[in-house]
Amino acid sequence: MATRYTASHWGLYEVGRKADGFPKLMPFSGDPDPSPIGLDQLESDVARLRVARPAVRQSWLEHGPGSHPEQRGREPFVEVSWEDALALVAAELTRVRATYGNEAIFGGSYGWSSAGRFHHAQSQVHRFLNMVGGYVRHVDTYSLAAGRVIMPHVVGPIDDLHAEHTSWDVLAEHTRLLVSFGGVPLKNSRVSPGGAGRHRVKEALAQMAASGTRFINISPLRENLVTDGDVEWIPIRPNTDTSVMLALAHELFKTGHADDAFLERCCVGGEAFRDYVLGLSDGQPKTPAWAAEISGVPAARIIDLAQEMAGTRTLLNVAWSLQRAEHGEQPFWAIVALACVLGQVGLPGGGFGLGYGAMNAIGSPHPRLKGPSLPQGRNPVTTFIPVARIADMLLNPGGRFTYEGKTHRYPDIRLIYWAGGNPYHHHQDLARLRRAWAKPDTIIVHEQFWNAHARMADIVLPATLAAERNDIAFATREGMLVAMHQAAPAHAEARDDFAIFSDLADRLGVGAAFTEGLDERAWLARLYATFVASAAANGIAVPDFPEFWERGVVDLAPHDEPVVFLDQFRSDPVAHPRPTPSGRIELFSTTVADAQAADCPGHPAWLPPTEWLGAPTAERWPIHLVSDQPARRLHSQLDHAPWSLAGKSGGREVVLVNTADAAARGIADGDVVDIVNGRGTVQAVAAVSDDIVAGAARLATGAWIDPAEDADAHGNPNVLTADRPASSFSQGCAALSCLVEIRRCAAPLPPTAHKLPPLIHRNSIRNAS
Ligand SMILES: Nc1nc2c(c(=O)[nH]1)N[C@H]1C(S)=C(S)[C@@H](COP(=O)(O)OP(=O)(O)OC[C@H]3O[C@@H](n4cnc5c(=O)[nH]c(N)nc54)[C@H](O)[C@@H]3O)O[C@H]1N2
Ligand SMILES: Nc1nc2c(c(=O)[nH]1)N[C@H]1C(S)=C(S)[C@@H](COP(=O)(O)OP(=O)(O)OC[C@H]3O[C@@H](n4cnc5c(=O)[nH]c(N)nc54)[C@H](O)[C@@H]3O)O[C@H]1N2
Ligand SMILES: [Mo]
Repeated sequence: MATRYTASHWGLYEVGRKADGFPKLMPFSGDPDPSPIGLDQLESDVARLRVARPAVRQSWLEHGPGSHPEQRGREPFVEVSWEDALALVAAELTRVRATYGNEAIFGGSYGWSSAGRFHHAQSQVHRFLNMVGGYVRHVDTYSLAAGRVIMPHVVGPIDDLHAEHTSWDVLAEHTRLLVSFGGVPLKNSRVSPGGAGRHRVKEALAQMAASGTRFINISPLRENLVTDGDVEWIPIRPNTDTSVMLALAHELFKTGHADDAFLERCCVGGEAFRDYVLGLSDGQPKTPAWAAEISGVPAARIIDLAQEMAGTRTLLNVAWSLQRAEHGEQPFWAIVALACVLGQVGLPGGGFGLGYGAMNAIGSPHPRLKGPSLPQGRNPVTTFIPVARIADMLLNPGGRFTYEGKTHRYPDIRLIYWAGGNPYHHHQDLARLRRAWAKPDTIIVHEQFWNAHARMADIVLPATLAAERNDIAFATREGMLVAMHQAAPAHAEARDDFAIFSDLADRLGVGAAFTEGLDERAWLARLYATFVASAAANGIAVPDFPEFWERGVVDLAPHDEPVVFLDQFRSDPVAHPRPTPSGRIELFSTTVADAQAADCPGHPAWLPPTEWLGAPTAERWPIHLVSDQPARRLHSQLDHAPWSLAGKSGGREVVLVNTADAAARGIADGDVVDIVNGRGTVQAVAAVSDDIVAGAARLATGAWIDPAEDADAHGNPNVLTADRPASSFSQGCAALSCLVEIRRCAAPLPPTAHKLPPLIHRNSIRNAS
């Protein structure tokens, strides 16, 4: 029999059988560097926390919508039949629509559900809500918001830029010096939205090392760039990169290494930027000594680095984490400006990269191709929020916010419908989110597991895992199309998001419109046929559906010619303009300046965040907490699986603390510590290390919290992070600007997040009220 596959965002699996006939997931044999994440997802110790049956929060069930909303997360759930659950959901949607209109429904559903493109929960929920009159939506992502909003004003939309990035093979041939702010973290390049079949970044770095590239990792963490080549780690204080970029530009200007011809020919605003860097416009020259004071990077190292960069083919790269911070627009804009001053933009292996390492597909040799995707219909409601403003929206109905220079109004949300994301993972300041969550009458969630998001809801509908359904995996620029064959039966009473919405649509009189009379198999064939047509239009031939389904994996051809980022623009900026107002790269943007956001001026600038090591509040909270992506999970997914648990210590996350900071606090390796600030307390286990810059600590994201407890014993950094936007221009997530203190913990709490809520079994709710 042909090999059968299933897929996740972090990789492709071959499906085998154990001796007892139970399915077993194995890494894809064609992957040079497969990820171990999720191989254990069908094991019984993972299944024990599955949502088995539809469940309703007790007060909501007994007293109706809006009852004791502050008790969310602390009450028992009553298990009900699908019949009863769907009747409750349909009635509540009808009530809210009739009473308040569709603008009272938030269907944001941000999150990383299924790699399969049909059973993609967020697409399913949007399609469903569009059929019943629409919903308030979100724009942008937690991944990239400050960067995504600023880049179109500077050089172009970020997805286009990523598709144009020079591929790794060209970098190996031409780049002699890679200077990366935030490194090229291999842990992160495990992932691609839609699935990474071949993890190529480890190999790519090895290839660069073999051809003699020198690597410089400017980062709070040494581990962000690891390869067997010549790697230098320059420790830097978090959130201070812009100062170093400006000082490097200052050196280039001062020593006559600025490429004036490139600035003149390909950029606008070169003069305004230079005047700022030299201190002519604000009286403060951005000298290496100035940047050293801010960043902790020695001035002498900045001076030498500028010379090294000018002397060889240099690629400047930034991790996405830099823009997930207050004033996160600045490091992305500043790296582009610095690359323009250096003048290697558009040369093979030179210029800038916006996130090599952040995802597997960046630097891929494959073209961008629109994959199979579920049509979502039209949303008649135009109201939206920037994704990370969710708590603001719920707490300030009718309040105003600015976005890209325009003012908008927050809606008054009565019902939240969420499928395929975990706000109790992704949002900042979780205590504030809890207060915000107490506002709506009703919160409906489709979930696979009893995580905090499910436990904070009123109605929880059990969803299947991707491995429990048939689907098509496709990630743009990964070069692979995968037939996902159902590997395991659905757990207990779990149903696919599509099946749930089909049933609900029927009850609301839009069943035929939602399903178009197609079942799962027919939808897969339809989505595939649409893809075949669009691939053909791009000159790419793929097999027909039956052959694809049988074969399992289809390889798509890479580009014929190597892509060099911005090479055509460089050779003729008039014939190949950028999609900016001037057609050139904008180091000063009139559009941004005209928005008059004090926290996002018209050119890249050093703007100190509210929380950083140089802030007045650092006296009380002297440690900058970096909360980055977890190596052993995708965010909060499978936090309780054996692979994730093996990276913890006694059920708690590990926090990396600098040796001197630990010594000053009497903290030893393996001690349980309290990580504290004005927003909360988190317990974690200290790992004392010289591989993190002094003054910083690292606690990766993804640990579940127990919403019934006030303090967090598990190590979820979002208990501590601030719910403050990157700026009033982008309103982006700024999770990485967060100060804390760390202390030895006298009385550790027992970890309790990996447990079921109290469940009341009741077969019929007819007599419940
Ligand atoms: N402090 C801090 N916070 C951060 C970040 C950070 O760097 N620091 N990073 C941010 C970033 S970049 C991101 S992208 C976000 C990620 O935030 P999320 O994407 O919300 O996090 P996940 O844990 O991946 O959540 C996915 C959820 O969907 C559920 N799910 C999976 N498949 C299905 C399905 O088929 N159907 C249904 N109904 N549910 C499904 C899973 O059980 C899980 O609960 O977090 C952000 N938060
Ligand atoms: N294994 C795994 N891989 C993932 C994910 C996951 O959950 N698990 N999530 C995926 C998602 S959704 C996204 S958006 C990408 C995110 O990609 P990134 O945003 O780039 O990822 P992070 O891990 O948050 O940050 C990368 C590194 O940047 C460094 N850093 C943090 N702050 C600063 C700073 O101020 N200056 C400098 N110079 N460095 C800093 C940290 O040391 C950190 O390890 O990762 C993707 N990859
Ligand atoms: Mo992300």
